[in-house]
Amino acid sequence: MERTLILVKPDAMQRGLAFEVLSRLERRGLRLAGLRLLQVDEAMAERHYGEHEGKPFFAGLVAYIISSPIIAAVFEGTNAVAAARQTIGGTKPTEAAPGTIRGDLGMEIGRNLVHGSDSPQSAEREIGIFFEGQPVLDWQRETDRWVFE
Ligand code: D4T
Repeated sequence: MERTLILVKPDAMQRGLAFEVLSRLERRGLRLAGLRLLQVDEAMAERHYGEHEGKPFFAGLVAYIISSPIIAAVFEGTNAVAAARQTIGGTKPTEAAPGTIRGDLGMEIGRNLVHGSDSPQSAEREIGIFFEGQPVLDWQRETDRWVFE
């Protein structure tokens, strides 16, 4: 089943919204397959955000993601990448739809609470970064047949 990598970013951690974020994704129907509380270092941040290197917001982005512990999670399900990004909402919170995590809880692009992979290929790369040597489980829920056709 398709997997996506979710990060609960430092602002959500500091604001006590970590489980609000995870809960919305879980209630959507996505199945949790991996979970870690970790402190990102500069090398890991630069690996994750490599595609943005050279952009004016890159330094701020790295400083932000290393500013506090974060939670990394792997969720899976049919079209998990698209489902998670829909629940997360647009990158800029003031343009994100109401009902989405960013649309309901965020104000600024540089404090947008959560990351979700943008493709299955990105998910695989990012899971490799955040779950290197860590378990990601293959399991079934009794309720899966009521969520996935
Ligand atoms: P992430 O990757 O954090 O889930 O965000 P998105 O997938 O929604 O958006 P993105 O990759 O385009 O941007 C990554 C990250 O950079 C911040 N950012 C982005 C910023 O601070 N200023 C900007 O102008 C842009 C485009 C926000 C998210």
